[in-house]
Amino acid sequence: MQNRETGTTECDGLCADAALCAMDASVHDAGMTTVFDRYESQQPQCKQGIQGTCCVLCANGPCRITAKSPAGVCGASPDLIVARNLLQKAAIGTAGNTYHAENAARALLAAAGDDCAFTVRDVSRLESLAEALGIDAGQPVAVLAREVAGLFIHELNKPDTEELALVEALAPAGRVAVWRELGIMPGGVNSEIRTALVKCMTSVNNDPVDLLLTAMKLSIANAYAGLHAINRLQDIILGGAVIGGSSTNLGVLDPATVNIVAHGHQPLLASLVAELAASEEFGQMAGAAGAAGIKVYGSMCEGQELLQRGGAFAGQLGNWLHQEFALGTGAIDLVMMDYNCSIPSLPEYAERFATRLVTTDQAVRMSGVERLEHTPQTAADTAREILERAVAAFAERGEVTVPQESRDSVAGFSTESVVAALGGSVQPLVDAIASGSIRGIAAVVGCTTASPSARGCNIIKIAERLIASDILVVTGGCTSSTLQNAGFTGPDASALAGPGLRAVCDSLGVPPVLSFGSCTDIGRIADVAAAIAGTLSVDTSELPVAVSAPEWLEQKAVADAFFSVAYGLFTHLSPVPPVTGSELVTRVLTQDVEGLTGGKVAVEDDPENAAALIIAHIEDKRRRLGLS
Ligand code: XCC
Repeated sequence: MQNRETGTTECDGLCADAALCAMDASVHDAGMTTVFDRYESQQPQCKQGIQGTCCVLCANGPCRITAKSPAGVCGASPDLIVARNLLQKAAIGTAGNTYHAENAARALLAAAGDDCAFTVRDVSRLESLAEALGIDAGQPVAVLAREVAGLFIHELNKPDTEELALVEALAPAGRVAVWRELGIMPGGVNSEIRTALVKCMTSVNNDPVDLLLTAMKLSIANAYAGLHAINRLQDIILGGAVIGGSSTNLGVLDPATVNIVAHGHQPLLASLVAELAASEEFGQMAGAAGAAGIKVYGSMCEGQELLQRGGAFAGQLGNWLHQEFALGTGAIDLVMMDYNCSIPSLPEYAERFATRLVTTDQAVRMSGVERLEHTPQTAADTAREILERAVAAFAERGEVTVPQESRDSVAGFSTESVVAALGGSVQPLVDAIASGSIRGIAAVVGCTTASPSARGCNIIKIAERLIASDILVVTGGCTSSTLQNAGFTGPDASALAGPGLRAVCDSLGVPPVLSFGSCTDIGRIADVAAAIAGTLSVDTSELPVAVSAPEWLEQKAVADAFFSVAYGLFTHLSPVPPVTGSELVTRVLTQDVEGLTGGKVAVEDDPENAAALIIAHIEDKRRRLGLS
């Protein structure tokens, strides 16, 4: 992003994203501030906050660890404060993903009845999931849907004294053995979250290592009752990912149409809106308002979910950083805000640029913003209300400034679609890794952050270096949007890869960065690792595979990062997480845990150094497997 005072560019041309550069001046000319301005206003940021050594739990605080005061008023050590702060984040993140999962399970339960717009679109996925869960798959579809949905809801709500059956059913057996040995197999999820939060109370649990193991236990629940549950249940209702092309970035906005943006993480209602928008009835309604139809676009992870499945979808606008700039175009008539990542400044933007905002999830509230909550049974009516409001808002449009920037992107990768593209098994991918054409796989995942050195730049630089080193990159979350907008997922992107990876990509007709969709699709990426490990008959921790979250942002990312370590993977994080105030926590996460799970955290803010660490890790794993 360009520094407005100095006129210099702080992010390699701001240009982590050309559309944001293009919009920067017009948004400021309209009198608005952006996440970048507010980030600058927050500098310098609190040292104890950065290091994780600020405790605000009780009224004796806030307690900040310094050389003069090495413990909190109650005697809490920096190790305890750091570990407890981290566990709180992991608990919130686990609650977020499993909240989403329960909503998806309730939608499937409703889809089993007749009075619901959601249906079972993919019966074979339902049957194979039922089989994996020990449910008789030969039963009628409605019965199966009820039983599968019921099992997920039960798993979420049972006591933590009963082990999560989902983990045993869906995780690699080798991992289950490791987790049992460590005593971190989770029980019922809501109950686990409650126990974890009780451990976070003042003077309840004063053992930093136990708090870290509790975070890891939660992260396993987060993965199987959250991420995997979301993926599988949504695939059953919407159908799975289909490899195909679409366009991304703000330039996809069509000023001639009524424009709706699906913004958040849960794609079910948005998919109904997109289907209805394409109907003759709503086409006529839009025409009567002077518009050339209605288009539904995606934003952040919800958009990635729609993009993965193609259909009536007009394109993906961008990542977490794009949201203010998207409204600043003046070309958006309505934003349907589903849960997570709708930032508090949006109502101000909506007022300035005549955009209608609605919230569609009971957890999302913004003062003065209309709530259009729904049950699965009323979702079709809510979808109609959203379309009607968007058409009405079109009449109030002001000036429109849409930047030119857009990219062609190939999306729709998932375990199943990748296996299908490879001819029915992961063997060709395993062969390419064994021969060294592909040195390994790196999952570059997560969010985007506002600091001048980030803003997508860390993601781009790391991915660029990895693919040039013949490492296949898979991505999910706002990193997907960043890499799509930067041209890494386009039909010609193989030119950016090293010779080995380029040859494989060209022979398969795929880009060197495969978008797996949203941050909740990280579970699918773990499945790919499990499939490769199974084919090679090794543990996931032995694979030439690494994870990087170059711009992690929020609590779900913390839960996901703990899971990545529990899964046995090298996990690079930037910005440096708030752990450096505790030598113990830093040592456990970056060193000791490797002896327990095979995974560990690497912290490195410089993207060149981070890429070098990932490459060294992958080469080391290759050597240990006897691969040249
Ligand atoms: Fe939010 Fe998912 Fe993170 Fe993007 S990647 S900033 S959570 S929208 Ni999920």
